[in-house]
Amino acid sequence: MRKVILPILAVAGALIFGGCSLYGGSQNSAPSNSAGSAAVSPSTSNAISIQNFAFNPAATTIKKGTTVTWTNNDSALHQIKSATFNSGQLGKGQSFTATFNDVGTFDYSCAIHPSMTGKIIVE
Ligand SMILES: [Cu+2]
Repeated sequence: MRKVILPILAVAGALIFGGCSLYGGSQNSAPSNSAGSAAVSPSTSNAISIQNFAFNPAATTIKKGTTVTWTNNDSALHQIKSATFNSGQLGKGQSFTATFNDVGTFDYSCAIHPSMTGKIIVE
């Protein structure tokens, strides 16, 4: 009987992992069309995905003078807001970019869903 159970477990495992790959299947194929804008700035692009009502990653460490781009991958509207910037409402697929010229830690949240929080650490 043991020999029968193992293959069944293997099939069940494959099904579970198959389901998971559906979940993570939509990798951020965000087109980086920021090329050619400012040649002076370092080419560091810091991308934050808004997905499943969360900022991913929630904490991002960046270099002073670089930009951060948030992209809303949810169907729901989100609005990134901090003491120094406000994206306005972002629909699905829309992005917002902010430049950080000061060193420090900047907390932000979603103006529509206050439980969504994140921070940018500028070094
Ligand atoms: Cu939100």
